[in-house]
Amino acid sequence: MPTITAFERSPDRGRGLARDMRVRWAFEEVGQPYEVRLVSFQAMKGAPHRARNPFGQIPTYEDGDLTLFESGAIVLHIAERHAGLLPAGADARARAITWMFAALNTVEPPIFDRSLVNILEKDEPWFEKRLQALDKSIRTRLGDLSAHLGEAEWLDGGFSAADLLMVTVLRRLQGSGLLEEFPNIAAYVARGEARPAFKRAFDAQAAVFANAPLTG
Ligand code: GTB
Repeated sequence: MPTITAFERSPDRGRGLARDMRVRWAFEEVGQPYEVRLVSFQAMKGAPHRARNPFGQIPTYEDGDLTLFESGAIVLHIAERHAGLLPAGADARARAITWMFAALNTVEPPIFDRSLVNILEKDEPWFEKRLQALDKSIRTRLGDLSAHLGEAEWLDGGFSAADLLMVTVLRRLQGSGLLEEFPNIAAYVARGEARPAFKRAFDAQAAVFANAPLTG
């Protein structure tokens, strides 16, 4: 059974924003059971974990002799080995993979920066200006995504690993008010979250936080 790593005590307090959530969701979509090794911040930077991920981060994936890191690569690996997350046709598959990269390389960066700025730069004199600049970049990306999506349910035909990644990326904007400016994107995120596999993955990671020790 594959084993992934996740925060022993996630800073998001169980809101499913850490990147193990997308891997858990992928496993749930394809019906592959998995095990989770919980790691502390200290353990993440130690040699045994760095052997799994040289950058000392979660999530990682181990199955037999294969060890992977990078949540996108792990989700792609799961999608390639199980039915249900990538279309069968070569062209449709290539388009789905393109959208996986778009989620992680084009849409996620300003969204992730916004969370970091909110955590790390709140007391800096440039905070408001930096936030405004990031919100502008995010609105541009959301506007383009919204135009592409239109009234469609998913990014390109049926639900795929691309939607799974895109929804996990967009969820990080919840509470910012930005998603509500694009009703079709807000509905898209809600559709992703309504999937039974999402709910199972969400509950599993929330249970880790609920049972986590108060310190450490
Ligand atoms: N590109 C890598 C991937 O996609 O796998 C990035 C992995 C990554 O950023 N991992 C983070 C990590 O290990 C956890 S997910 N951080 C610890 C470290 O770098 O020392 C990022 C994250 C962290 C916290 C929240 N949160 O509290 O809401 C959300 C997401």
